[in-house]
Amino acid sequence: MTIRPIVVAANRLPVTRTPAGWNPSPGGLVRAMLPLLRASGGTWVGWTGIADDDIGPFEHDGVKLQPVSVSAAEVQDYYEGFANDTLWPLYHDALRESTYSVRHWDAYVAVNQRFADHLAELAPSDAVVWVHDYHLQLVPQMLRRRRDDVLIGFFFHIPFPPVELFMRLPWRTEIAAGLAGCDLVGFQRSINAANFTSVCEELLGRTTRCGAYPISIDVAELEAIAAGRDTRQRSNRYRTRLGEPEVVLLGVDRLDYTKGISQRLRAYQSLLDDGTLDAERCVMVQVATPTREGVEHYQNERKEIEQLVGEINGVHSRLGHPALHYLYQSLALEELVALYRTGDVMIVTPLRDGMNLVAKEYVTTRLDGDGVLVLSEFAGAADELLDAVLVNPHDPAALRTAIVTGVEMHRHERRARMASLREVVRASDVQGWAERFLAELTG
Ligand code: GDG
Repeated sequence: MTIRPIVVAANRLPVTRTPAGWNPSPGGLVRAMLPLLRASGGTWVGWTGIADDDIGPFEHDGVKLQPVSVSAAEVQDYYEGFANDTLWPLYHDALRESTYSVRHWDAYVAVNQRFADHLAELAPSDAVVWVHDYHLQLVPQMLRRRRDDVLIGFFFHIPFPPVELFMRLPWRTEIAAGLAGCDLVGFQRSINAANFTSVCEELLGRTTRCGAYPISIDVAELEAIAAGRDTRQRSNRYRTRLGEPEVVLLGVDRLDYTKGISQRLRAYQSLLDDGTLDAERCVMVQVATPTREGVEHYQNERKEIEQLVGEINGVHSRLGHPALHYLYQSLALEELVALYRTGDVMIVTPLRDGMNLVAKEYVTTRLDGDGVLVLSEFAGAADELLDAVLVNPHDPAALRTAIVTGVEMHRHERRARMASLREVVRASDVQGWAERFLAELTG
C-alpha cells in the first residue's frame, strides 16, 4: 500500500454543513477514503455545496479539508450547466439532448483551474492526487503543468461514451487532453476504458494508461445496519403498513432520467392493466430521491413520473391500499436498509448507469438470503452480478417478462441466486476498490 500522502479532489467535500456543524456525507466513497487520508496525512479538496461559500481550510475527524469556492453563477454554468446538462446526458448514451454553451464551458474551465491551483499549492511533494469524476476532467493537465512530482489518478463514476458520441462535444480535444495529464484513469467497466482509449487515439494520437476498477460499497457497515433489531422491526412495520401483500416490488433511485423509472412504472402499469399482476396481492414502492431540481430535463422527468403514479393509482388502488407508493424524498440510511429487507423483488433498471450501488446494497442487506434482483444490462453492476435477472430496460416486453420472472421465481432458485450475488459483493468491497486503484497507480 502506498505511503505517499494522498490528496483527493472531488466536486463535493466529504462533509455537509448542518445547523449542528459539519457531518460526514453518506456514501461508501467517503467511508473508504477518509481512513486512507487520515493515515497518509492527506487532504480532500472540494466544494461545500453552498454557493459563494468562501471559507478557509479546516479539519474534520483528523482529515484536512480544503474548500473550493463556487459562485452562484458558477453553480448554474459549471455545475447545473456544463457538468449536468452537457456532460451527464452525453456520457449516458445521449438519453437527453445536451446543451452546448460557451458560457457554461468557460465556467467549467474556471472552476477546474481553481481546483488545480489549490492542488498545486497544497499537495505535498511526491503526493498521490486522486481526482474524481466528470466535473473535473481538465484538472489533471492543469495540475501536471505546475507539478511534475505528483502522481495523478482519475476515476470516472459515470460511463465514458463511445467515440461517436464523444465527438459531438465542441470541446472534445480539450477534455481528452485534460485527462491525458493522468498517470492512470480508472473506469467502472472495461468497455468504458476501451472507449476512452479510442477517443485518445482519435484526438491525441496517443493513449493514457487506463483500466476497469468497478466500485463497490461498505459491506461491513451495511451488513451491520441490516442485522440490527431496529431494522428487522422497522421492516416488519413497513410490511404491515403496506397491507401484508404477497409480493413487494421495490425501486430506489435518484430521480434521474438515466435510471429508467418511468419505463419501469409503465411496465408495472401494463402488468396491472392486463391482469398479469394483481394489486390485491402485490404492491410497489418507488423511492425517487430529489436531485438537480434546477435542470429542466429533471423537472420534465419528475412531471412524467408523477403523472404515471397518478394514472396507476387512480385505476388500480383500493381505499387504504395504493397499488404504488411513491416517495419523492430522501430517506435515512436505516429506513432505506429496512426497505431493502422489505422488497421481495428489487427492480434496478437504469437505461445507462456507471455502476449502480443500489443493486449491491440490496443483495448485501438480504441477510435472510431471499429476494430477487432484476438488473439492467446497462448498469456497470451487470458485469459482476450475473445471477440477477438481467434485462434490457429499453425493451418494454423484456421489462414485463423480467418483473414477472422475479415475482414468480421459486424459493430455491431465489436463494441460490441470492447466495451467489451476496458472495460476489462480499468479495470486493469499497476499501478493496480504493486499495486496488491506488496500488496500480503507485506500483
Ligand atoms: C454515481 C453513478 C455509481 C439513494 N436514495 C437515497 C439514498 N440513496 C443512495 C443509495 C446509493 C446512492 O445513493 C446512489 O448510488 P448509485 O450508484 O445508485 O447512483 P448515483 O447517485 O447515480 O451515483 C453510479 C456511483 O456514482 C458510484 O460510483 O454507481 O453509476 O451514477 O448509495 O443508497 N441514500 C439515502 N436516502 C435515500 O433516499 N440515505
